[in-house]
Amino acid sequence: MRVHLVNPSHVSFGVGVITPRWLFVLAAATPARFGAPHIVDETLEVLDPETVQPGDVVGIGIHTGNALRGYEVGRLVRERGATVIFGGIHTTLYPDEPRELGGAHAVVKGDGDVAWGQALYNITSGRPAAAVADATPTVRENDYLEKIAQIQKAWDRELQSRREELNSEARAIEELEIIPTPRNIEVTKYVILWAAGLA
Ligand code: B12
Repeated sequence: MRVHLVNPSHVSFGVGVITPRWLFVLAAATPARFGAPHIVDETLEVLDPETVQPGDVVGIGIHTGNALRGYEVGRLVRERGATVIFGGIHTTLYPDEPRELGGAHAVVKGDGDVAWGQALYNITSGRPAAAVADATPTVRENDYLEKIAQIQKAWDRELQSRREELNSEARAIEELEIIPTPRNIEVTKYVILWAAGLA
């Protein structure tokens, strides 16, 4: 089972201008046992559906401006057999929409840093993803208050046991050399001129 986090976008232009922070907040909140999530920012590069296999979990975050592309991605990966979870400001405002239009199995309203890990544990233990993500506030609050301390401790233990491995993965990423292509440079120049109102 692989975890994917997708920032949907209809336009992919190869340069990260406003890659959203939720991608990294949720990546950091993904319990170590599920491995490092596959992060896809479609403003950089469109999601390759082949990377999603049956049994994977795909988290999609939407604001109103990218909701329609988010729904396309949700339907696509659901057809490929993934469990689909939506979050983000638009989901919080209109929680029924991702189910009706985006193939969502579950939605997370509001902050995702705790609910995301809980939803992953639910899915992998055979409970519906929505058991926590969609629970009424009372159940969710109870669940949170009763279990969060243990869950956090369990996550910390997992992290500790994998620290060496994760550090070497992080080092490998840091050591990647990024060489911008001429197209990247052209697009970056254009974006800077456009932002300054000169293009
Ligand atoms: C910072 C910010 C920006 C920055 C973004 C910088 C960056 N690199 O991310 C800048 C200035 C670029 C920006 C631009 C815009 N923004 Co803005 N921005 C914000 C702001 C102030 C904070 C967002 C943020 O980073 N929060 C921190 C992250 C970690 O939290 P989060 O995104 O809320 O995510 C949490 C939950 O939503 C949830 N979650 C999110 N995704 C997912 C996915 C899953 C699977 C799960 C389980 C949970 C989950 O978990 C996360 C962690 O708890 C919000 C207002 C606010 N206070 O929320 C407005 C806001 C998001 N922006 C808004 C708007 C309208 C815009 C623009 C369209 C403005 C414009 N006219 O150009 C552009 C759109 C840019 C784009 N294409 O994405 C609106 C969106 C309204 C809507 N209905 O969609 C907001 C809500 C402000 C408002 N009240 O109107 N913005």
